Amino acid sequence: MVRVSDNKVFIKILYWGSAASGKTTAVDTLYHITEKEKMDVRPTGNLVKIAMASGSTLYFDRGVFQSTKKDSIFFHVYTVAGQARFSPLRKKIFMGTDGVIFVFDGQRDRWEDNVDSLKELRSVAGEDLITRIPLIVMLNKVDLENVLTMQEVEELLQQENLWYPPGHDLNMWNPIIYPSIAIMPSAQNVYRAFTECARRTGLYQTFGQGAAPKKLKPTMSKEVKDL
Ligand SMILES: Nc1nc2c(ncn2[C@@H]2O[C@H](COP(=O)(O)OP(=O)(O)O)[C@@H](O)[C@H]2O)c(=O)[nH]1
Ligand SMILES: [Mg+2]
Repeated sequence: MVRVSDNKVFIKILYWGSAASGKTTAVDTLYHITEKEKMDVRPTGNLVKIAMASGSTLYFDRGVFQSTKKDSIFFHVYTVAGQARFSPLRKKIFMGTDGVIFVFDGQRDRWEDNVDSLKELRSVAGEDLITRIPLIVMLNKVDLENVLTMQEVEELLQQENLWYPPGHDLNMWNPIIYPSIAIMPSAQNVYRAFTECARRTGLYQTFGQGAAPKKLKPTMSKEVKDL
């Protein structure tokens, strides 16, 4: 739920996915990329990471990014802890989310964990995914060998009713699947996945009163690019 206070707009973006899929790494990399050069967003303050000794996330991570085009717009970026036992906590962290980036672990032997995580997201989000909350997918770790294909991920999204056929009003809001590498220095598609999710939250708010706009004129899309 986009919040407005003091003429500032706060948008909440959540990285969701199974344990060790690369969520914390993706936000870390987003920090590095956007603090070095002038991009559409810049980090404000440090990334707050609450981790166990092993380095895996305990509770969540949180970072704040500010739009460089409209400095009244802020993105509160969260990641969830992926382990099964943190399920109740994930529900809480989900509350008020405006956009979700699902980080799929591309490793074949992680298939079941990915599926469980996606199903949990579905059950927590109810009917809101895509209809009110834009969904973007990172197919992560494509630098490794024998990773899952985009086709396999798309088929899973179809099975989970997160994919609309051509001709359907929501077809244009189907999740984009970005093959990604979250680790530096070879990082790939981390920034694009984030900005696309941010752009869609802007479009939903501006042209759909918080829901997926039914039709979008090309000019609208350009307007929101300036966010
Ligand atoms: N090879 C490779 N390893 C990655 C990639 N993204 C994350 N990792 C590694 O996967 C492990 C778990 O990452 P982390 O971000 O902590 O996962 P999280 O539990 O989803 O937050 C770490 O050792 C990362 O370095 C990637 O794109 N490629
Ligand atoms: Mg983590």
